[in-house]
Amino acid sequence: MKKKALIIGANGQDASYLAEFLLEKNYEIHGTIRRNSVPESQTSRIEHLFKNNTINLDYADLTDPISIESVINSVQPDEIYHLAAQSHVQISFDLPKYTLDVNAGGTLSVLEAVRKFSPHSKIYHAATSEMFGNNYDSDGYQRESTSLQPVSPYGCSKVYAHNLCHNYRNAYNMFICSGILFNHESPRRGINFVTNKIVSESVKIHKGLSDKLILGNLNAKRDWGHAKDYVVGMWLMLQQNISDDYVLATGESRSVGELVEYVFNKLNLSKEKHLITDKKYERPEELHYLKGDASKARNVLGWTTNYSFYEMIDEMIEYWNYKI
Ligand code: NAP
Ligand code: G4F
Repeated sequence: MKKKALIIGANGQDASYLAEFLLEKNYEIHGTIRRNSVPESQTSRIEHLFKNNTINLDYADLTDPISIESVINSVQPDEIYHLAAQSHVQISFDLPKYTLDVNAGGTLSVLEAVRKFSPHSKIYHAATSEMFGNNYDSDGYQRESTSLQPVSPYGCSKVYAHNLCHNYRNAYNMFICSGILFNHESPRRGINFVTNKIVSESVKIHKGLSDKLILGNLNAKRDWGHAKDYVVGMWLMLQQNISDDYVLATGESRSVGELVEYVFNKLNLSKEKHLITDKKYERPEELHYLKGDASKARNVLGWTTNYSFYEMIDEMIEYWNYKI
């Protein structure tokens, strides 16, 4: 019998790669999307799967617990990948209540629905390195045991959800893995995240269609991997006998400025001519530095990465060169 997976937030970056991966593993795939007045936007990243009928879609919104209960009850999935979120950190400062309702309250709705209607389902919860805030261990890494000191409404909402996962795991003996994933990118990344913004805008400048790349803080450092590698880690977590938390990261940290440098060099662009900064892209409180230690995932899950940072950025440049 085929295993059944339910992806909550099926049209997201990670969800689209995960669905492709689970199809290769012969899963029956169900997913939730949310209503958009432009219907093609509802499935923009999974159109290829939707058209082939390889994914079964239902409407559900994390702010509507009835819809979450209904889909979990009717699908009775073996595995639930809870990926839906208001995932943009800067926007969480503009929409703090909404971010909390979706990411924290929405996760509570997922856990309650599973507890009541589908307790056999294994759950993956999308936690994040944003939960660490500006805290790191004395060796310069963040890992599962590093304490959480979030510096954004988004980070706070994810800490709440992460703690709820622990609470439900212990209180109700539910199988819940919380994946503490560091930044992961791809050509499918929203273009208001810094990697895809830098690449898409630089390609436009290279083609003479734009003149300036406008960014906020160039000194912030991130640990950037490829989303395709990270969705395999999510799946591996749910194949274990015991549920636990795992960091997924590359262990390499680069600044936004270094990323610009690489892309500009590749496209022969001059920073003096084309790069400017604007305070409007700075956050009220910034997370300055991320570098993750994924030893536990590598040792326990056998998780590995296939993409280097440069291969990932090259793939994004190639994508935008073709698209624009
Ligand atoms: P993403 O591209 O922003 O996808 C999020 C998905 O959630 C979208 O499909 C979105 O729907 C859906 N969604 C948003 N609000 C919703 C609501 N109220 N009800 C139902 N669905 C809703 O995010 P991602 O990069 O794939 O990340 C997946 C998850 O991992 C997120 O929870 C994110 O916070 C977390 N995470 C991401 C990273 C990263 O670097 N990518 C790192 C750590 C953790 P629409 O498509 O209709 O907008
Ligand atoms: O690409 P970003 O918006 O990603 P951020 O804030 O690190 O969040 C992403 O990673 C988290 C994991 O740690 C996820 F949980 C979260 O869902 C999301 O996927 O910004 C990266 C850095 C920041 O320091 C930001 O201040 O880039 C800096 N930055 C500089 N100029 C900019 C810009 N960020 C954006 N989005 N746009 C700019 O113009």
